[in-house]
Amino acid sequence: MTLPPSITVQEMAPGYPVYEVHHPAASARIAAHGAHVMEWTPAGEKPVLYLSPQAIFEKGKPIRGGIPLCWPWFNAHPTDAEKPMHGLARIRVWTLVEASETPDNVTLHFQLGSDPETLALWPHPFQLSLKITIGQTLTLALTSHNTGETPFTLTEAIHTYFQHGGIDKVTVLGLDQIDYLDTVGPHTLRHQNGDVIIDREVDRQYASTSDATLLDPLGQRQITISKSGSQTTVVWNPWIEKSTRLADLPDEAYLHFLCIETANASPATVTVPPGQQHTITATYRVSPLAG
Ligand code: TA6
Repeated sequence: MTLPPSITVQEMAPGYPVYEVHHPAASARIAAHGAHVMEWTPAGEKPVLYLSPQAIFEKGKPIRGGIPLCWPWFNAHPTDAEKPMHGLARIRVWTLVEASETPDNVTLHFQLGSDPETLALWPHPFQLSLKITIGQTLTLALTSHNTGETPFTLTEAIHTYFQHGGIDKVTVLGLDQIDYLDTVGPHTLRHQNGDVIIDREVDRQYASTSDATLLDPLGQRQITISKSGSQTTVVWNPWIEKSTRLADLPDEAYLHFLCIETANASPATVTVPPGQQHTITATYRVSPLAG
């Protein structure tokens, strides 16, 4: 397949291609492994995504940071703890099937199909498609196509790591008065009053279908997260103890990122009948904060 002028590809390691986008509207890097958007920087902006300097780039291992795709289950497998955390999509090499560009943006279309290895992990034939549109905004559209004979039920997340100017000053708008499942310690249903602040380990599944905004006063910007096909917004920061426990994350990393994830996480699940498909989308837009 011929790549448009704004896209080049480098092998980060044998069989580990990374696509680099250098377009007037934005730059980005996407690994074929996990169809993983690792970097996105709109023209005139600072990088938007956090990518761990200790990230591991090996087949079968998830990349820490950027936008991991959690599919066809979110978090641990519901019945088999031996199966990979957050499913199989982020640890498989996807295929770039189409790439194009306009004066405003670049679009890359990756696909992942079921095979004996995936069927051993999850007994359903599927075709996964990720369309990434990169420009002054970033859009990911993840489509699950049921190519089998029976319905399948999944949970999923576009698990985005946003970098910012300081965890003690960021707030998340758009979740006020929303119920959430607090999964730090015993899972507890709680209710959000006001904006979300991060002053401890936060790992919450908000029952929200609406947009959210990350206010980053020290970074002097805000990031709006618009979504469709998603019943859950997950907010996660590992805080101090978990940051030190994660080998692919610097100890102080918790100070510099916040995950705001566009998801369908239990109790919200998605059932796709045979032959049908379901799409979840997330769009990110950066704008300056009034000084
Ligand atoms: O973002 C929610 C979450 O499920 C957290 O519980 C934490 O485990 C995070 O995902 C990262 O998971 P990972 O498998 O990438 O370390």
